[in-house]
Amino acid sequence: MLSPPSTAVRSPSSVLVTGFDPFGGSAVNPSWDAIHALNGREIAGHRIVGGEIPTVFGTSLGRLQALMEQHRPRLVICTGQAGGRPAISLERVAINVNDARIPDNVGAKPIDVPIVPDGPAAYFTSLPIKAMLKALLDAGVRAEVSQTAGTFVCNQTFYGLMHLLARPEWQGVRGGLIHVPWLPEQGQPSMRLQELVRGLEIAITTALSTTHDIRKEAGALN
Ligand code: PCA
Repeated sequence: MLSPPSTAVRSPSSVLVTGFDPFGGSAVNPSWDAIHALNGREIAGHRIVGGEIPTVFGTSLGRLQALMEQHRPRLVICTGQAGGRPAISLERVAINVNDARIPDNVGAKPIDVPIVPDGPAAYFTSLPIKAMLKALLDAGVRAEVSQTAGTFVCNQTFYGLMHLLARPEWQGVRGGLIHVPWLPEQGQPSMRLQELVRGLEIAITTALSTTHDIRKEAGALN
């Protein structure tokens, strides 16, 4: 006998997006504020799962890996604050070094320490950053491709993410890091929270719908 059609509602596949907690004496971190606003939304048939990551070397990676194992996302986009940058920065490359200018949130300040001893020197993002750049600029959101994610906790998390995604169990899952500017109350240049959220929505939608990246010059600010 045929079993009856399942009435179970299939949950849509998920996209994991993360932001960091405030660091360096700031009261807020726009990356987490934006992700908090996106958490639970549905974009292009995917459920957005937002996670907060501590600005702490090492711990940040453990938290990211736990979130990935819990939600088994199709796409992972980490975001972080890059104060002083004028635009949403689509990061191209993560490098295998921690070299902190300021202490993290537990006081650690590693200098010239590899993230993964004997790991590759760098990983490229697997996000379609040029297509994302075009979509953002077309929508009037200030955006750029960035050639360095720095050497602080964001770069470490980005490197750790790409190192994980290189494992066979994560085959086909794409990921990368996006840096966001300050909010107006933190200093200039800045971007309003509503604009950040809109930009990240566009970035996620484009990453989900683009299988092959396009060619476009990297530096265009809108
Ligand atoms: N920005 C820092 C770490 C946490 C964050 O939001 C960075 O760019 O490394």
